[in-house]
Amino acid sequence: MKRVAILISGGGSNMVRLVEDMQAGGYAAPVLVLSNDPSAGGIAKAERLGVPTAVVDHRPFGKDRAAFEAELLKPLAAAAPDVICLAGFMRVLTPAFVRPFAGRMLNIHPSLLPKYPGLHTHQRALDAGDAEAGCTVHEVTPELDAGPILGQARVPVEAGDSADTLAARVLTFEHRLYPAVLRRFVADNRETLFL
Ligand code: NHR
Ligand code: GAR
Repeated sequence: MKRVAILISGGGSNMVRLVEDMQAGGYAAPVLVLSNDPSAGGIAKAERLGVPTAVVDHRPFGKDRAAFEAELLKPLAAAAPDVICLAGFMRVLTPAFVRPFAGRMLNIHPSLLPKYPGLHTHQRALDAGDAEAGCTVHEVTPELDAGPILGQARVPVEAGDSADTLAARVLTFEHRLYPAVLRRFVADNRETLFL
């Protein structure tokens, strides 16, 4: 059985969907939920789901990403994951951290990559007048939001959308897309899934 660790920074709704799908489908074991933010709502949700949790606050490390990542690696390595899922994880990871997990680390990003890597994706889509937004699951590589695309869902932009209403609509598609891609990924299927 593949072991899956999930990195979060916030509410953890994608994490919950991944854990529930693994528990329902029995195709992988969620072994750790790890947050860089002690106030992340997802930690209590993971505990309720019976998944071990750890927190490594990035703030004491200031600009020293390598020192933060050295601490992050301790609980992560102890959990010995086969696959790592970033799910609303908000810290850019250095190449030195990413490289040992090459081909084994996934991220869900709230845009139709390669459009809008980085932050504030929904506002950027609205500012551009896009008729469509969406979300993408991709492999994490040293270059931000640029790894091979494993799945994508297109979501209509509706009249009167704000960044918040668009984000909420996209999030419901994230919840369908990420578990579907993870299931395929642990079965070694890396063809792009379009929802
Ligand atoms: N790291 C690597 N090397 N490659 C990727 O593809 C990554 C990554 C780390 C995170 C998620 C990503 C997203 O889906 C992700 C993909 C955070 C930022 C960011 O700028 C950008 C992209 C993503 C996550 N973070 C700021 C930082 O200084 C902090 C922002 C904040 O705390 O609000 O790290 O969008
Ligand atoms: C999701 O929309 C995810 O795509 C996005 O943050 C949200 C987290 O929600 N990720 C990023 O913006 C990464 N930079 P969740 O904590 O409820 O899963």
